[in-house]
This record gives sequence, structure tokens and C-alpha cells, in this order.
Amino acid sequence: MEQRTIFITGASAGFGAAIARRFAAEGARIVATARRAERLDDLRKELGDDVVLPVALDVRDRAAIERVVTDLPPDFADVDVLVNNAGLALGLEPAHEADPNDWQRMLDTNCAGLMHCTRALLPGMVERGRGHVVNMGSIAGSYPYPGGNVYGATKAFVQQFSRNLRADLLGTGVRVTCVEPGLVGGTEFSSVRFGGDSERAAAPYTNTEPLTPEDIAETVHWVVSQPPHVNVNAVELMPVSQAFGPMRIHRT
Ligand code: NDP
Ligand code: 8X3
Repeated sequence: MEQRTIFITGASAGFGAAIARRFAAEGARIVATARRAERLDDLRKELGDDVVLPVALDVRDRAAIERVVTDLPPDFADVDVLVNNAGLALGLEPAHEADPNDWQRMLDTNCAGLMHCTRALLPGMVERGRGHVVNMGSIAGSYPYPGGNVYGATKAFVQQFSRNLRADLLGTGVRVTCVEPGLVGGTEFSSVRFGGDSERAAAPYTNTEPLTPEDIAETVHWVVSQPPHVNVNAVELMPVSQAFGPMRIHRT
């Protein structure tokens, strides 16, 4: 197989790091981006100088995204796969008690960041007549839950943006997939959501078997490894130990 170049946002932890490892195992080149440069450097040391290009990037900084893409060295410049994975949930308070700054940060990261990374890398893909944008959605984008307010809404944006990208990219050879996981353990997601409160962060994973970051990496690898005429529009996956609940009814 031809050597692929994968540009990953949020490669310093969780899904992003697992996706980097999965693609490195098949000999791909990885542009590994996130804010914590030292973590990316560890990934470079682990996977190899020729394999990982660590790039410090805050996806909320649109000018920085454009700079990073323009300045990619020739070996990493022809990006085949963009994995828009950087994202976060903050808090689980009801809308009338949530911190508006948290809401803004989720919008800036999960929506604006994803949108501008896509915009920066798409022209090259269209010009080359091939490419794949994999967006990290969530079951929270399809199914509401108490306290999911803006986080779920950002992931609904990711789903619909993915579908609209497909509409725009018809005939270009560029593919788009939205991956929508449920409960996944072994990442920093819950710790970030609860501001480092380890007890609250651990609660969702107690006495259950969640998905793993490696399950997500395998899914991303699978969607981009389909024959060129196949576009997997969306993949929703949950652990067997997770399912839908009934509608709630308030009774007086
Ligand atoms: P982690 O918290 O482990 O990883 C998040 C990654 O995003 C980190 O590498 C972090 O890097 C990066 N990131 C956060 N903010 C920014 C920013 N402003 N600029 C650049 N990078 C940023 O979470 P997960 O791996 O669990 O989550 C990855 C994605 O999957 C997210 O979009 C999340 O919403 C989604 N998801 C997670 C699920 C779960 O249960 N874990 C389920 C469904 C979806 P750094 O801090 O170094 O910048
Ligand atoms: C993460 C899954 O259920 O915590 O996107 O929102 S959930």
C-alpha cells in the first residue's frame, strides 16, 4: 500500500494518540498536532522521527492553523487523511447553571477548530483528487441527555457539517466520515469535563466495560481503508454495556 500521510488534531492523548499509533503501525506518516508539545515529542520518540511530525497547535487559533498547513515540510505536505479529533466536554450542569465560558470554549474547539482545520486542508485534497476527512462526532450529537446541552449540540454540528461536506465534495474524490462513539474509557475526556475531579471523572466507567481508544483507532483505520469508491458516511459505536434509556417524565 502507498504510504499515507495523516494529519491528526488532538494527538497528545486519548483517541488521537491511539489513532497515530494505529496508522504508524502500517507505515504511515503522521502530522501530530495538539497544544501540549512535549506529549507530541514523546510520540515522535516512540514512533520515530520519519514517522511523526509533532506540531504545537491550538485549533482555536485560525491563523495558526493556516500557518501550520502552509508550512508543512514536503514529506508531510500532501495530507491524505485529516482526523478532526481535538475536542472536549466541559461540565454537566443544566443549561441555566452552566458556565458560559465553558460553552464558548466547546464551540471554539469542537466546531470552529474542526471547521477551520477542514477548510485549510481541503483545497490540497481537492487538487490532488483524493483525500479523506474523518470528523470525531459522538452519540451526544444524536441523543440528548441532561447536562449535555452545548457539548451535544457541538457534536450535532459535527454530524451535519460532515454530511454537508459530502454534498460539496461530490465528484472531487474526497471522502468524509463522521465517527460517533459512545462511552470510551482510558482517555482524559472525563477528567477534562470535570476539571480534574478524579472521583467524578471515574464514575461513568465504574463496574462497566467501555470502549477503548484502540477500538476508535481501529474504526478510523477501517473507514479510511475502504476501496476508493466506498464512502462510509457515519459510524456510531457503543460498548455492549451501553444502550438507550426511556424518555423521562416529570410527575407532580
Ligand atoms: P482526551 O481529552 O483524551 O483528548 C483530547 C485531545 O484534544 C487532546 O489531545 C487535547 O490535546 C486535544 N485538544 C483539546 N483542546 C484542544 C485545542 N484547543 N487545540 C488543540 N487540541 C486540543 O479526549 P478523547 O480522546 O476521549 O476525545 C477525543 C475526541 O473524541 C473529542 O472530540 C471528544 O469529544 C470525542 N469523543 C470522546 C468520547 C469519550 O467517551 N472519550 C466519546 C465520543 C466522542 P491538548 O490538551 O494537548 O491540546
Ligand atoms: C462523549 C460521550 O456520552 O459522554 O462524547 O457525551 S458522552
